[in-house]
Amino acid sequence: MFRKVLIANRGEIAVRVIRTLREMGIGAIAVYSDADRTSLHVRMADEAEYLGPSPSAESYLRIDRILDAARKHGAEAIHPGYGFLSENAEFAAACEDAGVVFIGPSSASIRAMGSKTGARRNAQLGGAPVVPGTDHGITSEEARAFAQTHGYPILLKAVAGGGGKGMRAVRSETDLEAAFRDAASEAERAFRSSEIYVEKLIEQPRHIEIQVLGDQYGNMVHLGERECSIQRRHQKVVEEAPSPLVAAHSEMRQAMGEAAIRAALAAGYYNAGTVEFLVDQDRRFYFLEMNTRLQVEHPVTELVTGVDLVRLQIEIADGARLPFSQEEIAWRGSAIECRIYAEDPYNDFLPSPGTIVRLDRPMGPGIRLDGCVYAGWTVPLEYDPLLAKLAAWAGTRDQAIARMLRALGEYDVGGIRTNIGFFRQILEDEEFRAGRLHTGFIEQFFARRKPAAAPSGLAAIAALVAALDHLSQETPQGPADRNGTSPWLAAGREAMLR
Ligand code: MV4
Repeated sequence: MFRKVLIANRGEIAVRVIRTLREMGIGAIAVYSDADRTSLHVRMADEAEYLGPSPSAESYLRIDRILDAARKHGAEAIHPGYGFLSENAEFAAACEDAGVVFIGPSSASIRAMGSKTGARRNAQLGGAPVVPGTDHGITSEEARAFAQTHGYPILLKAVAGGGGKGMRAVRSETDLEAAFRDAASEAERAFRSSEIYVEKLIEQPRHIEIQVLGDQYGNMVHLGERECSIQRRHQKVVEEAPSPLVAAHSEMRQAMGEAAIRAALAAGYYNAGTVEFLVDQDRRFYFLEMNTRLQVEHPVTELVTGVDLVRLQIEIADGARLPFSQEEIAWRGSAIECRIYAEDPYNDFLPSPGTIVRLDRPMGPGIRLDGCVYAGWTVPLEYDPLLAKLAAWAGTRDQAIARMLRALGEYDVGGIRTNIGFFRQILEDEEFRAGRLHTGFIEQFFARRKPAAAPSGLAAIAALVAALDHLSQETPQGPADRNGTSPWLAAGREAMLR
């Protein structure tokens, strides 16, 4: 087994990887930028190496400096975390060339799945259902011909895409030409490739993804699904396992799991990966894309399967065989994760970096907190302001929701704004509680809550309550009004929502 592993990342995921390394008796080497000199991942690591200035292009994205750090500290392997270089085929190849083990799939698999049309071709090779569409980049004339055959609406997508950039829905031929130009120029700016392909548009789909895990000898299992339909601007907000839809239609898990494994194996995939599916209103599922990394939301899978995905990633990278078969994997209970951000959900989710002056963390039965903050630390403005991922596990979904609400009530972050209060409202939402989730959920959630939509007398009260709630976020000082959990404030809000 490796004696030392370098973590080419920061924040909560670096801390998450360090924790498993410590449990495995492996030395953890951190890397950091100027903004991260006092960050928790640096404090927790056995050794740390400075990379460069705060902008990630000058630090966490510097392949040369990261490989120098690995050599200098004698790291035999690199865990890339998520984001940064985790899905960069050149980085994986540079590790391979430098004789440092990349804890992830081969650079060839990353490259194959990085092209969205390449991913579709692999999925089809493996016999997984894909949305009707093209498997190569096209011209606007070809997009028009596709729509004439398959009908509108269609969705133009960037071949090099991801994260919704370079994506345009087209509902009639009149709009096609302009949308194609917009999509291509956005794709060019974001990915330095203007290549566009087309799919039929699935309206208000659910986003359900399958965790897969394979060794380097062609063995692969799936660890079930995660429901990730609650997103805002292509950023996930709440994730859960199992999906309420799949839990109600248990045959879906095996069908989606087998499709995911076949799509991944077609690309020669090994290590941990996630196959994303869209599920339409008739519960038909379609391969969407594959993420060739450990994902932010992996804890909910760990909670319901009892598996440590990071440990398995490291063992597989070291050449181990999968230690279990598909039949040995069992799912137990229900897990929900909230991404706790330093941001203001009532002011267009504006990032709210700053110094944390007070921190009370939720604890107790069924609670898992993957964080990177401590009292006195200043959240840097240079990076994604994810403070922690709060996960709750319980025997049933209803109990997991109750447990999450209890934990959110215990959570107190002073000095910066957070989205903790926003999660309380989502978890109290009737549609959420009923498991009626889809990718338009957040938009509809805000529409349901618009004070203007309430009857006139109530509207004034609702606006007042919202204003008070907002005030409590601005001055999170007294113990009574933290996170808007003051008893009378909560009662006022509940009256508004009924
Ligand atoms: C789609 C779609 C509907 N139909 N493809 C968004 C990100 C990109 N990776 C793929 N995305 C979508 N592809 C077809 N054919 C809807 C989305 C989509 C979406 C997907 C998953 C989660 C949230 C989403 C929000 C908006 C659009």
